[in-house]
Amino acid sequence: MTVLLRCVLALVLLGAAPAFAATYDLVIDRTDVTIDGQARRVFSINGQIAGPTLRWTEGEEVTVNVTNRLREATSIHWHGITPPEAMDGVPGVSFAGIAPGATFTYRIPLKQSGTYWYHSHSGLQEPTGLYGPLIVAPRQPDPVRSDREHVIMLSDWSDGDPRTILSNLKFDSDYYNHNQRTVGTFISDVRRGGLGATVSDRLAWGRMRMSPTDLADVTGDLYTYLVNGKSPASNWTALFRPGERVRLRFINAASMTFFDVRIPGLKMTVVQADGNNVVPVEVEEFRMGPAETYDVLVEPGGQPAYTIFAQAQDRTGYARGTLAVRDGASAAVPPMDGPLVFNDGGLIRAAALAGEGLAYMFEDEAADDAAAGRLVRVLAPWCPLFPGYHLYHPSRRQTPPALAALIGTLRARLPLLAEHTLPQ
Ligand SMILES: [Cu+2]
Repeated sequence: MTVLLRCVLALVLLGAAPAFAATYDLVIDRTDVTIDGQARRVFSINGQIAGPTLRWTEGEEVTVNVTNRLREATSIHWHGITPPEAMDGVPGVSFAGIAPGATFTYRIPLKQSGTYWYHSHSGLQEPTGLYGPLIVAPRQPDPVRSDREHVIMLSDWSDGDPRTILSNLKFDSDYYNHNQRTVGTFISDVRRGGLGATVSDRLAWGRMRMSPTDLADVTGDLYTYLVNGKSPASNWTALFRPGERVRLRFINAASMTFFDVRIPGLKMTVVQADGNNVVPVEVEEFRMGPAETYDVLVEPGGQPAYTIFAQAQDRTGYARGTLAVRDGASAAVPPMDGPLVFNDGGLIRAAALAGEGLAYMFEDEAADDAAAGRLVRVLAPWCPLFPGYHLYHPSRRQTPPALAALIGTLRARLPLLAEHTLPQ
């Protein structure tokens, strides 16, 4: 059978039927695809960036023929799947890799179910397009019930050669950070916090060899963030009928971007993480790191369209898609939240206060506050609109002891602290 014929067959197979115990043909090649209106040469799987969605079933043994049409060796690794070692697809560790022109046949008995993904484990091919979703249906009826589902694969695309990016980062890990602290921020910090505090802050960060603005090694200046291979302008769209319960399988296939994901107007119920069912948790937003997967349930209905909004953790760009009742419908794209920074207190998780610039959330206290349905947020002093720290907290009457203790600590530690009571 010619390669072309196999490829066509594979596409038919992958496109048409959720296959059972089947044989799959993946062809790895270089292909021109359009990203943001421009043709880009990508590494592709069956001609696409974000390869075809493989749908397997727990209990079957699948056969996957991977043909390498590149001029360099390649591989496919099944992320999160536990096949026999020789089928794991890590060159130099579990097999020799797939030479140019060769076909490697993977045989994988499936002993698990859930949302996973696959990607090249050779060189820097993954950031250039060699990744795809992998869904394994449970053998038993799925405890997560839904009326329909969509896969949402997030990634970061750069026109620059990833080898150049890597070498620049090795030369200087802040190479792409355009949000550095400067002599100017030093002077304004001295004015606000005093010379002693500012110098000891800089020394502390120096000792850690870190920067408080180092939230991403590579930013939206270089990256276009994609949903299923589509740029924000291309607006990947999936359909729903009002009242349906829709399962969204989020996969972060980015090479290094952390995304904060939300769907304005919809609550999301997280039902699975990294392929494992979890006790359902309702969230407004969740953060996902590279290679993580999260399955959520949503019940869209009140609006004809909803924006899936996944902003990069450093707020330099976002991936965007749409859930809609018909093709072409779209909803507003929210502005990105203000930039985040690490705080000086070590372990924090930054959270943006929508529309009000820089914000902090102290993670060690957050658990208590979240349990009580409250958040404490502190606006950083270098937000020009709000000189001095601004602390937002629930009314004193309703403040749990742990929160009161935190407020006391903040008062002692932060100069120029102004307090505000959050509306209940
Ligand atoms: Cu992986």
